[in-house]
Amino acid sequence: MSEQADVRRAHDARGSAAAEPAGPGVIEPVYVHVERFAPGSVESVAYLQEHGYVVIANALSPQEAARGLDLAWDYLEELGTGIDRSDWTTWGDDRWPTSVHGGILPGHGIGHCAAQWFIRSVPAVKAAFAAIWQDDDLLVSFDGMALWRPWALNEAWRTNRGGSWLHIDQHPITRPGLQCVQGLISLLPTSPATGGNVLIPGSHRTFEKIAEAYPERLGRVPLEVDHFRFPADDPLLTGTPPIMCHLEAGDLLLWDSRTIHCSSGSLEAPAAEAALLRAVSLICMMPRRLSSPEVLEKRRKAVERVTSTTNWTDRFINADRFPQILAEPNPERFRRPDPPVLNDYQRRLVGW
Ligand SMILES: O=C(O)CCC(=O)C(=O)O
Repeated sequence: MSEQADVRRAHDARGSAAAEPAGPGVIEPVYVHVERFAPGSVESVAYLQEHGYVVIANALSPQEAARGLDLAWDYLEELGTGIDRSDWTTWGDDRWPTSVHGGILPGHGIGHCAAQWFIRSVPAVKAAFAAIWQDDDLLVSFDGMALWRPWALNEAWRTNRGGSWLHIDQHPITRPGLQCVQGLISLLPTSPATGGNVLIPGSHRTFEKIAEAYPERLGRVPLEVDHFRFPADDPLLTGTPPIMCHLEAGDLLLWDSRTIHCSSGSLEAPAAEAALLRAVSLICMMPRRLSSPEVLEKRRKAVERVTSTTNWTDRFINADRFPQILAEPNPERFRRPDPPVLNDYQRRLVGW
């Protein structure tokens, strides 16, 4: 059965059509329950290779996911801006850390907060990546998190809707072939009402055609930038609908960086409850052998300096230099976490 038929079948079975359209021309995702695989299983790697994504079941146990969420709230409260997890009226933009597209919090020390180090140190997470790379000497990204506030309580908290920022995170000319597998661990169960990650199954196989299909658009992307954004109403993307995979708390969603993806807010109206709608830890692991001594040195310094990065571990990209963070008039108002005290397992993941 084709990817498209699979998706349609799942969509029809769930009947989870959008409560309202994403916007003129914006591609509508469908919510699907796909097969979930054991961390490190041969089957998970085969599925990833074929479909460009895979869901790993319970990389974190439900208890570990709950602990991760608790620690994420500690990070928010310890920023010192007055956020209180038990009072949603304190979750406003005046106190919340700077976010980028899709409600991602990339900077202000989040890449080294206790939540991120706790989550990335759970052994099943590394096992999932090690099976893909056939190598367990891996480095971890110092990525951020996406923590979505309940927009039913404040419409301004609604994140980008539908397939409005579909992109790939790999330059089609300078980074040919499989180079990176990105991931996120969901700390909460998802539903059409929460929204979540969106991706186009099998689209990693169209990567080689991007340079030919979008010469002008790609020409505007510097060769060292691993990001290509598709037009929101791109007619070339209407063939296979994007999917939003159901995730249980603790599931790890992995996708090839060539797979077209983004995130979308709620497909159905959520309840007006004072709780996060979505909480995910962004995570990526790549083999140490791909990183130069200079990159390893910068990564070790990033721990002392509490510097967050993007998904890449073979290149050092400081996420505190994202334009949205640089535009923050007073970054010092966010108290960064103290440098983490790492154990041997974690130090190896850095590059010691
Ligand atoms: O939050 C998401 O699911 C989208 C993440 C994403 O687009 C990225 O990390 O490149």
